[in-house]
Amino acid sequence: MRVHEGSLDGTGLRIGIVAARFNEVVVRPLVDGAVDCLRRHGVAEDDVEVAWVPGAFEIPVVARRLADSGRFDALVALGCVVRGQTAHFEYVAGQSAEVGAVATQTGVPVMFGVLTTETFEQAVDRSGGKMGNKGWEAAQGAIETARLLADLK
Ligand code: INI
Repeated sequence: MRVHEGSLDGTGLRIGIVAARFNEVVVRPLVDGAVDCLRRHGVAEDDVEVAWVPGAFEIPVVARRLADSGRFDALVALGCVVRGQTAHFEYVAGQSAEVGAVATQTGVPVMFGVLTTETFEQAVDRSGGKMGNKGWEAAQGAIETARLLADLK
């Protein structure tokens, strides 16, 4: 039996982060967590690029541009959509999840690190609070998936 598994060695990987400025007080710690994770796993600082977009709705189009650039082994999408904040929660959250299509269409893995929560407090809990840092987790997933895909080439 052959088992394929991505390692967590980030050496030499090039990672792009697309971050939404909306709810920046939550998203910035997600970005910080992601960058910290990448650094701790051996990704060089020069191999990380961060692109800020206005809101989570704009993440997929920019992720697509970065994926098409050929500069990245994996991308990390970070944002925060709170149901209580908007009547069009479903549209914004749903559109942000289109990063999944970006990944399958381009072959560049895109981690879905967009928080979609009922309350602002739940978002804070997941951006370095009592539920951990989902940006950190998403970055780790980017390394693992990029390594797995390289192994499967
Ligand atoms: N964008 C978010 O990232 N999170 C939200 O909670 C949010 N709310 O509440 O509306 C939000 N709206 C902006 C949206 O992403 C677009 O930037 C805007 O609609 C322009 O296209």
